[in-house]
Amino acid sequence: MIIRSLEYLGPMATRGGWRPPAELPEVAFAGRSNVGKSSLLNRLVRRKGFARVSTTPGRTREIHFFKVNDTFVLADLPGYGYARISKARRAEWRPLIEGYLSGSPQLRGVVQLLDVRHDPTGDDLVMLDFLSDVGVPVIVVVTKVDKLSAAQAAARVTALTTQLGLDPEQVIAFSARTGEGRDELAAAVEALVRGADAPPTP
Ligand SMILES: Nc1nc2c(ncn2[C@@H]2O[C@H](COP(=O)(O)OP(=O)(O)O)[C@@H](O)[C@H]2O)c(=O)[nH]1
Ligand SMILES: [Mg+2]
Repeated sequence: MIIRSLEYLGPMATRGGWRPPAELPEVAFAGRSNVGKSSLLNRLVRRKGFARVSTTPGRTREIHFFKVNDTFVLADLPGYGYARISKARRAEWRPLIEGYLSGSPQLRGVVQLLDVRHDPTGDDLVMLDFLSDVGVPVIVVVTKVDKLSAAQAAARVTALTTQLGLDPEQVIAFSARTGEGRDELAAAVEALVRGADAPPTP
């Protein structure tokens, strides 16, 4: 995937609030806070500071939309489950994220991030359950694999795949530090945008 253009479209702040017109296919990125989502997005689009808007204080609880190459829209979902905020506050992501996911027929897939070093949290499992209810294709990216040895990381990826009942084809090992998995992720996102049944473009 070569990024020819990238345009920030704006934020969705509340369930049923503003969102971009549903003209283009969308792919959303989800994960708990600190899982490495901003770093992954910066790597994916090869633009340092691309995700800056999503880290501006006060804007981290919105969904941020970016138009890529005039062909698809990337939705950066708010990070959830930050340990140091209250339980009520932690649950705020649910109506917005669930409203977006269930109310976006142009959504072609969701990239769900999990940290290689941790078992999925309760919030991760809620999210994965919800995605399977919605029936949208899911790619699981296992982040920060550089934090472990190659053998340990591979074992963790296998364990997570088994634990979550995923198809190994759905799971990508990724490091924003080394760039491992970047091209595989880009290809997977392109495949989602095309739709699983569409023939690959040459
Ligand atoms: N070693 C390593 N650290 C990472 C990687 N990705 C993110 N981090 C670090 O993890 C922390 C959270 O990353 P960030 O991208 O802001 O996570 P976000 O909250 O999900 O957007 C930061 O300190 C990053 O430098 C990675 O692939 N490898
Ligand atoms: Mg972030």
